[in-house]
Amino acid sequence: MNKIALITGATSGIGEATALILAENSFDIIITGRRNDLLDSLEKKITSQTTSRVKKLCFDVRKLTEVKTALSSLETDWKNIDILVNNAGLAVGLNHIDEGVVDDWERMIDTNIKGLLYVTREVSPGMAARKSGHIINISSIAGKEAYEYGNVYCATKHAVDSLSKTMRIDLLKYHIKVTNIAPGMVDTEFSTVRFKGDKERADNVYKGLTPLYAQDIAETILFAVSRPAHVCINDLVIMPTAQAAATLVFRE
Ligand code: NDP
Ligand code: 8X3
Repeated sequence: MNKIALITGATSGIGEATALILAENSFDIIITGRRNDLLDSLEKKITSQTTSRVKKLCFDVRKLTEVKTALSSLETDWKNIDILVNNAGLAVGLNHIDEGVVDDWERMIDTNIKGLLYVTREVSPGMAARKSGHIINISSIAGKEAYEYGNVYCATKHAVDSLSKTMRIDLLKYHIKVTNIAPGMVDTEFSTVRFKGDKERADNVYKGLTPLYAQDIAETILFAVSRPAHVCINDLVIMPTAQAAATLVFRE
């Protein structure tokens, strides 16, 4: 029987690429996100390109009742989640703290921290009961460094980094692996969301350098989940070659 992987934020970018690569490698996949039409097209893609089973769950990770309802709706043959990829997340806005937009802060805190916690709270008891499982948390270089204008986004990703460490400690007795992944620039919808739909500003982020692509992170996740039982990758920082630190990039 295939292992089951649940990926939050599978409608685009890193989550979508991860769903595809795990399905290609014989995992059955639970894909989640808010945009149902994109879940539908990903489901079609996975079923036409692989032999893996796919289950769609459309919910907003910020809404605890939606998270609970969606996860408790899983039938017996989907309930035993082996791999949880906590990927759903976003940055909104880039302001100094004194000019910050409170609604942007709340979206980031509610999605990146509280949403990750809500999903983990629903999935981890099953892993603990079965004494096996693997949780992958997508943090960021923003969870390792602080940079100008990054304030609240950096804080949320530092929280993810810290939660990865404490989840590892709390779940140690259940043989559950926890892996924190901290990417630098990845060319996805991320910057378009950060700049609230301003495509031109988003495209400028990746001008003059080769960024990471979602596939690079998906391949890293596949590597982490395919290590033998006695090996756990705790923490990984992965950057474009042209980016040495959060704000230090070399553009041609
Ligand atoms: P995308 O914007 O392409 O994907 C973000 C995903 O998160 C989408 O599938 C979106 O789905 C989902 N999402 C956002 N808000 C919610 C919500 N409230 N409920 C459910 N799902 C939600 O960006 P990336 O693929 O780049 O981002 C994935 C993760 O990687 C994020 O946590 C991000 O912080 C992190 N990261 C990204 C980097 C980058 O440079 N791109 C670098 C380092 C880390 P939908 O809109 O359908 O709900
Ligand atoms: C996304 C990467 O450098 O914009 O997490 O914070 S960065």
